[in-house]
Amino acid sequence: MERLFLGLDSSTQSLSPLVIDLDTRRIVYDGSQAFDDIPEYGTRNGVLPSGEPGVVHAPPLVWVEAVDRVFEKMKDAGVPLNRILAVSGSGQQHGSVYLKPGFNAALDRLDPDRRLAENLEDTFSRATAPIWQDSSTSAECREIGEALGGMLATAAATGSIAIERFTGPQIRKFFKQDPQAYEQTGHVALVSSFLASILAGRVADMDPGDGAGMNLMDIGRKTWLPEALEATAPSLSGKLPGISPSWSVIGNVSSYFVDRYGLAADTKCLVWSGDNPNSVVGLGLIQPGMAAISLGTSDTFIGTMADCHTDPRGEGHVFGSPAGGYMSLICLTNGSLAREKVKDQYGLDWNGFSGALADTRPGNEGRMILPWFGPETVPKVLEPEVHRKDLDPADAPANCRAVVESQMMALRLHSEWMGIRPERMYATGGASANTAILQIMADVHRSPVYRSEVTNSAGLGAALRAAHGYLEDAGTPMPWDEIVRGFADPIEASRIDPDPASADVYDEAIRTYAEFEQDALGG
Ligand code: XUL
Repeated sequence: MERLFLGLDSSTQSLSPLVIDLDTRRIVYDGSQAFDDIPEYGTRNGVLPSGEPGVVHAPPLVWVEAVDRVFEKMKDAGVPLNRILAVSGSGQQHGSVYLKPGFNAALDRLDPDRRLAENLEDTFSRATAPIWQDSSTSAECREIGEALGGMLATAAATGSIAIERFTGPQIRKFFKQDPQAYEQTGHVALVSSFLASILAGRVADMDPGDGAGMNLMDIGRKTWLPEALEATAPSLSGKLPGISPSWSVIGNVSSYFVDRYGLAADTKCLVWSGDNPNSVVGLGLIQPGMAAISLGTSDTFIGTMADCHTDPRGEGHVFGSPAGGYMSLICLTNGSLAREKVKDQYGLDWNGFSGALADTRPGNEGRMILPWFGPETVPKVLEPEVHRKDLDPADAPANCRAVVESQMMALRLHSEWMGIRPERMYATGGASANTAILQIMADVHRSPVYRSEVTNSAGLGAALRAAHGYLEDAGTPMPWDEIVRGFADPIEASRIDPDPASADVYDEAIRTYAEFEQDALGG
């Protein structure tokens, strides 16, 4: 008997449903609806054009309309929607949706003869939702940080320093700009909890994975932090939902989906989480001490921890892990961006770039680069600046090796606070196809590296969480390693072992790298 579970991934640009069959370990449906392909909402790359610097909002109704569209697509494709046992989801993190007090009542009486967007269009107290790309709340970050005893105290209490894209500073800005509309807001949701509410037909709780991205949650207790709510906006506790474990069942699916799309009336709805916490599950990082590096537009180091450690430098984030315990994350903005810049500067293609890595030796004879071609998050660099150490700008091979080695050393150095010494690391993202880059990753981190082939780790993580929560609720729990087996396994044959001699070279080089970085940052 097949057991089907649905994960819905609401990212910045699209809503992507993924249906898995737990018994055959197969993905049976993998679809997508781009928000820009619903032109009446006027998005470009998922967001609204904005005249104000740093302001990035999206229309929440396009996310709602996309829910109907993906269920229509699944129905047309013959997905046996009546056999889906449970559904969960993933939302782009930090974005917030502002709803009138009547939201819950509107959810309770969703009319299956009208589209969701028509049912819900009058329920918003703010027409647009600020999302994670918004960086317009520096003043509010300072105010919240000060009220909580400084930036590092804020990080220790909430898992991250007060950051522009996080939800608390965004809520505060809304309250300051439009106190009346704030007062008329009965409910503030995250993208994840907003969509979970629609699926379940009632206001849904948040999970500690996404709740941690708000500067409002006590990271140790995984409950709201009263001082942070007070520092953010008045009467906020009455407007936020509860925080429930990531495996909690909200209830059965709303009758809207039963009547309109033929889901079974007892299909369970699980709480949703953020895309990064879902990816932890989708990549199979289910035990504490596991780590993955995603080599994408930006490079991200994700780790898992049993206990909560926060970053004493305030550069990294700690969120709840949906598999229990915590996840940590640092993001180097100049990832592929920097590799591509260097490749293009010397007129190389990727084969030529790999050739340059092969022609140079580990440690690069001490030649290094700080490839901050654009502003950098880790370490924080506001104005683009590129620094070279003993490196001739005309030496193409040495520059190619320098950028990859320096990025890997930065990832190791700036993730040390997590206290993770992984026995194996996973690599994902576009550049993980390059074995020469993965060899440097294995050597710098002194760990075997495996390539992961999972493409939509957030959507897969959501579907796997649906399976996990459903089985838990049914009284037939399945351990996490059994849940993810066959879905999230890295490619065994892709294993790259560290070379002990090269690893020794990098153990030395990383000290020089740290000094070089400190000097460039002005000590
Ligand atoms: C994480 C973050 C992004 C969004 C993207 O802090 O801002 O990764 O979650 O969807």
